[in-house]
Amino acid sequence: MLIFRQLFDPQSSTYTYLLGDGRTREAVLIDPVFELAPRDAALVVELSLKLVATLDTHIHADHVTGAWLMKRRFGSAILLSADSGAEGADRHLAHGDRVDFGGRHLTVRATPGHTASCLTYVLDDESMAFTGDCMLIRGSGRTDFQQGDAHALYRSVHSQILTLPHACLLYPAHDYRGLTVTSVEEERAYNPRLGGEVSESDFVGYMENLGLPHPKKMEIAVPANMQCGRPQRDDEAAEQSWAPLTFTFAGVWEIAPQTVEEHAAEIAIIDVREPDEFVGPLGHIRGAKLIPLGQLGARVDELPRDRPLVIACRSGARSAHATLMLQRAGFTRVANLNGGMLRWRGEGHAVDMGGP
Ligand SMILES: N[C@@H](CCC(=O)N[C@@H](CS)C(=O)NCC(=O)O)C(=O)O
Ligand SMILES: [Fe+2]
Repeated sequence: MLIFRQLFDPQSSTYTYLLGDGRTREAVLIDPVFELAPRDAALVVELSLKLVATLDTHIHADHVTGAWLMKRRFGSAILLSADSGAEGADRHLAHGDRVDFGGRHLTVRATPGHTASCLTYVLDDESMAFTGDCMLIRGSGRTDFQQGDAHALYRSVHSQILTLPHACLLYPAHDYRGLTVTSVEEERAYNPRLGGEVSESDFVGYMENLGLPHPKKMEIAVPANMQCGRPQRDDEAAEQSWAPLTFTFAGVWEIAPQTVEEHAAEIAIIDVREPDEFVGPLGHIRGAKLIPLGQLGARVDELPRDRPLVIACRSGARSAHATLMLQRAGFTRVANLNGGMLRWRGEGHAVDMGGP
């Protein structure tokens, strides 16, 4: 029996896929997302799976891979294309390679075009293929960066993907419209860029005129993915277990307003805005202690060490810096209030308006 889960990241519209052998419980994860590694890890544990490997379909430009975090958590091997040039992989893949998980396996197909080193992973019985950003549902990955090449993409799709059995289900790395899966038969008939009678030169003409802005996170994501998602200061990524938190690739632990409410009794809130903001129109969280960011370094001794700290400011930017300072100063239970007082108020949480 195959265990299969499709997971979604609403931030980057990325799909992550968990595939497991129901008999041996060995599993692989395709295209994990850095910030969602705790979610994926929880699912692996709840399904009693043994994660043997993570596989990336390519060097992503829009999000950081969760490969390194999953390796740290489970010891899973990091697998990706040999041609990617990334550092820190345990196994470099090339066309024709096979990746085993229990009694099942994936076969590697080189499908360059979106990037020069894109891979598609095909399940042993050819019932499913994970096409990365080569073939998208009724679309294709863009070809305007990372050695993208529309000619190569067209040929990859026609020689490696649309030649799979008609019923083979195709699972892409992204969908921006809420679609989840397609099939070879569907894309052959209805893909407006690559299906039907569309020729290679038609496709190239289409791709040359997409005019898309570069992904917002590209400057961070590409260098991070060239290290398989290993943070520069990986010591700061040490787990915190006092509340469900998110770890950003910038190295900051973050907490959502709702989680702060749920843990209000056990935590101390430190507000790092200026005194006039503390009593200004946004108000402050009940019981918050005011220490403006500029004074934090000199006043660390005033912070309680027996309770987790949540750091707040207006938007979450100054407090992210403060959180990082405190993490570096040895506070092991400290998190930034994501979105700051703006999000706190926006979500309707209570505030005090009085002085400190
Ligand atoms: N707005 C998105 C852009 C995402 C993007 O460019 N995605 C790439 C895949 S990495 C793509 O090929 N998109 C195809 C498309 O949007 O048609 C972001 O900032 O992250
Ligand atoms: Fe991509």
